[in-house]
Order: sequence, then structure tokens, then C-alpha cells
Amino acid sequence: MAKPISVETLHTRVRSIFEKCGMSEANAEAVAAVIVAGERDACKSHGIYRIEGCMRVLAAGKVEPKAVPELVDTGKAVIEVDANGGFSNPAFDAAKAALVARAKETGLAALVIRDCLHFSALWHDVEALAKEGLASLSMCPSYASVAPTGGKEPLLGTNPIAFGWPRPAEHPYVFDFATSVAARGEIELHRRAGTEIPDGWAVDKEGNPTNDPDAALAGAMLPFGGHKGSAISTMVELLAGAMLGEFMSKEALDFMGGTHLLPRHGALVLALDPATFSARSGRDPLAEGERLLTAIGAQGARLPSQRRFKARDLSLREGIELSDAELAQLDLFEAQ
Ligand code: NDP
Ligand code: PYC
Repeated sequence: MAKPISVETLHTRVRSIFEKCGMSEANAEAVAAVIVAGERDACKSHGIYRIEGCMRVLAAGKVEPKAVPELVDTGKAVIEVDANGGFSNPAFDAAKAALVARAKETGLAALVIRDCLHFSALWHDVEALAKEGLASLSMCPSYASVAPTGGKEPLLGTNPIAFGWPRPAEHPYVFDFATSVAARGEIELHRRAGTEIPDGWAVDKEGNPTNDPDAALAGAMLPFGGHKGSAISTMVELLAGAMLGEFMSKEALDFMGGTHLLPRHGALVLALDPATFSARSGRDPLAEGERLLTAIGAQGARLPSQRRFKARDLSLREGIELSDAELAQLDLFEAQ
């Protein structure tokens, strides 16, 4: 194992790989930021492993490398940003200030991200909103790779959903997960490592349970929590696909021509100002939240994102440990 690499150095290297692929400075910066944040926080399924996937969609011409996001703010609760076929991350960055301002003004605001290539973890966005004192929910479809509970054909995406809640003196409360048992990225990491996937993650093409990552990727993944996860995943398709007039996971798959290319569709972010909602109650919502969150911790249960924040602290202090294979791949991408 080589010496750890600093977060800044990794960021510079990833950004320059994307600039070499033809991305504008601003887009390369935003995409590198979310990938390096994933690696820094030990979220390997959406860390540097994703560079290759991004390069593949760039090479296939299915994402606009120099897209300039266009903000459409009519002063109403729903703000739109058109990613114009570019990555979702610069589009979110371009709209964040308007979303925060509207949520604080009216108590509740929504951001619609249109026509974006979305490959990243969602915690990045809800954490940014929690830093502004807002609660938020973020969701998007993906590409059809998950069978609804009771079915066996891929129809739903891995459809992630993330929630953020601000905490006055702590990292925010954040959960962020695929509505499939595991993110597709996790299965791909098992395939690369030559290891089996756990029971219950997926079925093969015939609908039989499988532990083989290749058979799982060719078959169908399963929603988490049976019919409950299946329904939440369907809700994501309806709210962040049908309602926005953007691709649902089946259409995203057809548009990309297969799961070898990352999906293009829309995304929905809801931002809520806790102070506005509780104003007439005379109670402090953040203090109420603290009571619950500390009681959970007092039982010895860990909060979601606690592992991630710990990994972040370590990476910022000591750098990020990458395997020799990962470093060799970075060198290869830089040389291309
Ligand atoms: P995980 O199952 O790894 O984690 C889900 C969440 O649960 C995290 O917030 C995690 O916190 C928390 N958690 C895990 N174990 C515990 C525990 N024992 N107690 C309390 N909390 C726990 O996530 P997934 O594999 O489902 O998803 C990984 C990422 O993939 C997400 O960031 C998601 O946004 C992304 N994704 C993106 C897609 C896209 O289309 N853009 C599609 C699908 C997924 P912690 O991190 O601290 O462990
Ligand atoms: O890991 O499921 C996943 C995924 C799909 C698109 C981006 N990430």
C-alpha cells in the first residue's frame, strides 16, 4: 500500500483528468469535488472508481462536457435549473443559493434539475443545505436495473433518496441510500474484486437468487425491505421522473443504450426551513431534534453518516489511502 494521498492532491489530479477529457474548468471542478468527497468519506461506490464511468459517458458523447447550467427562477416555490445535458453537480451548485434563499423566505422550496447526467452520491447536496440551516430531501431515478418486489424484470432504478437535518453543534444528521438493497456501484466493486455479493441483493436473468456479481448485473437487483422499498423506489420514479417530465429509469436506460453508460435524467431536491414550520409552536425544532438524536446515540446505536464523518476526519488528517491498483489507474488516466 502506497503512502496516503492528500485530499487536495487527489482533487487536483481528478480535476485535471476531467479537464483533459474536454470538460470546462467549472464542470471539472464540480465533478472532481463530489468524487473526491466520496473517496475522502470512504464511500467507495461513488468515489474515484466513478472516474472511469464518467470518462466513458464523455467519450460516448452522452454528456455535454462544457454544459452551462441555466437557472430559471420565476420567484415561485419551484426553482428550476437546466443542466443542458451536463453533469448534475455544477447544476446543483448553480442553483443552491437561490434554493436556500427561497426556502428561508417561504419555508419550503423545491429545486428541479433538468436533463442531467447523475452519477453521484446525494449526501453532498443535503449536507450543503444542512450547513445553511435547512432540512432537505433529495432523490432521483437512475436506470432500470431493479425488479419491483414480486417481479423479476428490471424496471426501477436504484433510485437513491437522501435526507439532511441541521444540528447546531454537530455534523448534520444525514442518511443517503439506494432504494435497492445495495447501490449498483457496490455490486460492480464486488465484480472487480472477484468476490461474491451477499444473499438477497439480486436475482439472475431467470429470476433465481444469485451471489455472482456478473449474474446479478445481467439479471435484476432487488429493492431493500421488500414491498416497502419497492414502493419508495416507485415514489422516486413518480416524483423525480414523471412529475418533472424527465426520464424515468426505463427511459434513461433506453436513452443510454445500456447500463455501461451512467444515466441521464432529472432530479428533485426539497428544502425546508425548520424555523418557519415551528414558528407558531413556541418550540425550537433543532433542540427537539437534538433530544431525539442524542437519545439514539445514548442507546449505543450509531447515526447514519457517523462512519462517513469519521472517515472524513481521518482523511483530512492523514490523507486518503489508495491501493496500488487505484494509483496505477489514476496514472493511466492522467497519461491518456
Ligand atoms: P449504504 O447502504 O452504504 O448506506 C446507507 C446509509 O445508511 C448511509 O447514510 C450510511 O451511513 C447509513 N448506515 C449504514 N449502516 C448503518 C448502521 N449500521 N447504522 C446507522 N446507519 C447506517 O448506501 P447505499 O449503498 O445504498 O448507497 C451508497 C451511495 O450510492 C449513496 O450515497 C447514494 O446516493 C448513491 N447512489 C447514487 C445513485 C445515483 O443514481 N446517483 C444511485 C444509487 C445510489 P454511513 O455512510 O456513515 O455508513
Ligand atoms: O450505484 O446504483 C448506483 C448508481 C447508479 C447510477 C449512479 N450510481
